Parts: sequence; C-alpha cells; structure tokens
Amino acid sequence: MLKHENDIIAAIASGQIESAIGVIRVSGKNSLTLLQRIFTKKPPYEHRKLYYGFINDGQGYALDEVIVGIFKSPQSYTGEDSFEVYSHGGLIVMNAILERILNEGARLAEPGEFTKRAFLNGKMDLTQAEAVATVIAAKSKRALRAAQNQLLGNFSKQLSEIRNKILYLMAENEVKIDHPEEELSQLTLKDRLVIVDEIKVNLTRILRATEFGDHLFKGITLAIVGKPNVGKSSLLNLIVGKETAIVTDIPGTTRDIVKEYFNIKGIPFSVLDTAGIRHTNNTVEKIGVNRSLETIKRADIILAVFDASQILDKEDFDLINRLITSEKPIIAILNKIDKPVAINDRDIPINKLIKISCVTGEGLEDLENELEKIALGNLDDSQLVSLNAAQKQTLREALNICNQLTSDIKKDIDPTLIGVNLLSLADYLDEIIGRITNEDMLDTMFKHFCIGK
Ligand SMILES: Nc1nc2c(ncn2[C@@H]2O[C@H](COP(=O)(O)OP(=O)(O)OP(=O)(O)O)[C@@H](O)[C@H]2O)c(=O)[nH]1
Ligand SMILES: [Mg+2]
Repeated sequence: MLKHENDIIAAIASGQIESAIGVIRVSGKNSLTLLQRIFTKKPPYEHRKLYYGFINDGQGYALDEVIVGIFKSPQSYTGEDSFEVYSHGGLIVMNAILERILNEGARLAEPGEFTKRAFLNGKMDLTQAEAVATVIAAKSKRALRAAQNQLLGNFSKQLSEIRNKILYLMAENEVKIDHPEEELSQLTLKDRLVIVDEIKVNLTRILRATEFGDHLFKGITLAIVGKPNVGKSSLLNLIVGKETAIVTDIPGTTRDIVKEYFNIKGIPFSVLDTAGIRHTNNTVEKIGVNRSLETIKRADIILAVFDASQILDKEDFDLINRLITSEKPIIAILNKIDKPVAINDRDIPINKLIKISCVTGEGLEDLENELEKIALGNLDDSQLVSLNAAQKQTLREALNICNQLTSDIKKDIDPTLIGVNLLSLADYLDEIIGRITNEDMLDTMFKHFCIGK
C-alpha cells in the first residue's frame, strides 16, 4: 500500500531548537541495517531495548555519544522497523547525525510521514491520526484530555456503530434486489426510514461536535464592544487578570484593538478589546471605531458592554441594533454594578445578560460559566471531536446522501438505486475513518503535522 515502501525516512523529531536531548527518528524496512553502519554497537538489536554507543562520521571519528532505542515491526509507531537516536540536543550535532543517516540512504521525512505510515500500516485510523496532531497542538490540559479520548479510538467507535447501521440497510436492500417478488426483507419501509433518521441524527451530532470541538482545540475569538467609557478595557483586564489595556475616565481612551490570549475554563480564547463606538470627527478615533465594527464581524462571541449606572442612550441603542443583525452569540454585560444602578434590563433586547463590576470582580464567574456554555454548546468534553476540513466536508456530503435516501425510501424507488446511495454513504464514512484511501484527504491531513511526527 505504501508508495515507496522500501524508503527509509528520517527526521529530527525534537524540532530544530537547541535542547538538552535531541531525538532523531528513523523508520523503514531496512533501517536497522542502516543503523549497523553508523553505530558502534552492532546487532543483535532487540525490540524496545536501549543501546549505548557512538554515531560514527564514516571517517573514523565519533559524531556524538548517544543512546539508541529500537522499535521493531509490527510493534513500532509506524509498524515498520525503526530506531530513535537520543543525542546531545545542539543544532549542529543533531543535524550532523541526520545528515549522516541521509548519506547512508535514508531520505528526509515529509511532515507527518511517520504517522502517515502508521495509518497506512493499520496502526491507527484517520480520526486517530487527526487526534495525534490535535494532541500536539492542544492549548490547554482540557483540550489535551479531549484529544486523547479521540486518539484512544472512542470517536472511531461511534463512526463504526453508524457504519454498521448502513451495512445492515445495505444487506436488507440486497435481499430486495435479489428477490423482488418475495417479502424476505425483515424491515418495513417505516423501519428503514427510522434507521436512516438515526444515522442522520448521529451525523448531525458529530458535525456539531466538530464545530464546538474547534473552539476547544483551535480557540475562539471574543470581542468586547460598547460605547466609550463603559468599562471595556477594564473588563479585558479583569478577564485576563492583568493590566493589559489602558484604563482612564476619558471617553475614547482605546483607539486600537488590544488582543490577549487567555484560557477561560480551559478553553483558549483570544480576547479583543476595541475602541468605544460613537460618532466622532477625530481622525484617529474614527479609524479605531471602524476597526471595532470590523472586529464584530470577525468575532465568534460578542460581549456588549453597558454602563449600568447610566440610562441607555441613542449610541447604546444604535450599537444594540448593529449587534443583533450580526446574528452572533451576544452577552450583554451590565458593568459598574458597584455604583447605584440606573439602567433598565428590560430595555436591552439581548437574552443573555450578566451583571458585573470590574472594580470588585463581582459577576466574573457568571460570565466565565456563560462563555463556557456558548463555546462548547453544553457538550461534554468526551463528545467533542477534532476533524480536518476535508473530513468535515465529507461528513456534510454524507448528510446530503441521507436526505436523498429518506426521500427515495419514502417514494419506494428501485432498490438498485437506493443501493447506490447506501454504498456512497458507506464510502463517505470509510473515507473519514480512512478505510478507503482518498489521496487528497491524506495530503491535506498530514500537511499540517510537524516534521518527525
Ligand atoms: N465604579 C466602577 N468604575 C468602573 C468600572 N469599570 C470601569 N470603571 C471606570 O470607568 C472608566 C472607563 O473605563 P475603561 O475601561 O477605560 O472604559 P472603556 O470602555 O475601555 O473606554 P474607551 O476605551 O474610552 O472606550 C474608568 O475610570 C474606570 O475606572 C466598574 O465596574 N465600576
Ligand atoms: Mg478602552
């Protein structure tokens, strides 16, 4: 199945950075023969054993004093014979060892190629391979745990269950094709519709879980907007727990977007503080206001801040109208509740309303809880899924086929045609898991991996 199955691939797995120990990873059918030529310790090499010795430079000198770990087929990461050199972690020494290995006939691994081989050799499916990248890119412990869950194969199990339902429908449909006159099929038309519906519900749930999964795995953008002086910069500082943005009592203090990355409940947020939105003739402030309006379009969640000690005015209402048309999740923040409250909640046509004081910190926890709910759609971490763009697109196409199937089954059309769509549906699922190899899918998948993974 491998394109170059006899190739030996090699890469610095610990990255092109100076560190205490460097890891150079090598995999391929004849990799252990290559090792013999460059290592002072000669075979036998046993699986999962470490050997001490020197990597030679081929001209009688030692490049480095190292430990080499042996991983034999089929129990290695890639499924092939492979070894790892643990060297000193300097850039010159790691690259010299890599070069020596390349000169002995290995070639430089492409990004993700070790994992690609692991997949092609049946060590993991494509949803697990995607989870490998997600584990490495995890921006919080919470994201890490959720990605590990997928790496263990828990999501693969869900897909397998859906696939079994499709196979069952296919088998029943075959009976109908082979014996059109007899009533051998155990399923009524209604039964078949129910099963297609179950598949549809599950696929929709997974698609939703990938969208919310992206928030946990890739991060989510939160924009703080409002008119001048309501306390937007104070709110940014309160959320991130440090004095990032300048706060003064002069309306129009913030002119540019101030951005901070911060984990809220283990979810990576990029929090944007913006210039107060109002009509102004000041050239610099005008540019700031335009940037705020642009930020509303880019954000995933909007915090609309109001000064609770003041009654709402035209500028507040203009902003509310603008935000509502953006159709984004909005939380109205009534700030400064440590002062006498003048605002009337009912005048604000936004469902989620949270009362806060940036001075005392009151209400911050309510806000964090609400942000968590919106970001993860109330889903449990174990339900969150990480799929790449190609896999998500395939999932959407599978859903379209389900809709087609519902209408075809209702019309009780020729079972041969229904069989064609059932087969496409099974194929789409197999592409996501990787049971069917789709070259484009593989290319997009491993491109974003690290070299050496
Ligand atoms: N009492 C009280 N004062 C607050 C609170 N939050 C902010 N302020 C004060 O309100 C004023 C404006 O705060 P900022 O955070 O600069 O307001 P802003 O919305 O960023 O203002 P611009 O950048 O000008 O649009 C400052 O004097 C803050 O100290 C609060 O919860 N209670
Ligand atoms: Mg400000």
